[in-house]
Amino acid sequence: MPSSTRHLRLVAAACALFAWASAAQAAPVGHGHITASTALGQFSVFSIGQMVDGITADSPFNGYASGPATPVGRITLTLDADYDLDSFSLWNDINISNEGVRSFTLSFEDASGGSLGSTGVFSAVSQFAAQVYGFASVANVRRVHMDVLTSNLQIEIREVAFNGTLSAPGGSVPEPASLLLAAAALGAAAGATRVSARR
Ligand SMILES: [Ca+2]
Ligand SMILES: [Ca+2]
Repeated sequence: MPSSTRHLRLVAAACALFAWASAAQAAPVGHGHITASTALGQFSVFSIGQMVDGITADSPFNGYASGPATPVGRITLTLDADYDLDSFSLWNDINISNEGVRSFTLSFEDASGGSLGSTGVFSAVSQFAAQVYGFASVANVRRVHMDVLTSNLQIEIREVAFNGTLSAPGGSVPEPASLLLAAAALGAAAGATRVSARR
């Protein structure tokens, strides 16, 4: 490999590591980071995208509503990158008939579709504030299946989000020593590039 290519790769790897390090703080992973999909149909105008549009208000019927006579089933939440997740927030339906989710599980997949495990059964009620469900942190999640086991009349969900951090590049969390090595590599690569530029 030409040395300039090697230097570029080192610089790219170090930059990726630093970008991850600066972004890796627990933050909501919701609107803008999740695409929701389902085969459960849609009641009226209440499309699946409304459960991840960032709007948690109920004004007056905001959110997703499943098709008639589909009170249970799977909703898939695909993330825009790999995240290490540790909780899930559900803004359940509250309006008129308190339709909405009553129990569900979450199962996690990596970017290749490999299983990363599932939660136990969570219970839900219809209330305005989000219900937050903590679980043992799951690393490198790209897709989450929300399997609704029971609901009141039909599935109606105002909004969902996760809490977590961007996963480390390469799928493992670097130690501080690795960050220092990366910094050294970045410096060395920059120096070497300057030397070769003078030649
Ligand atoms: Ca919404
Ligand atoms: Ca409703």
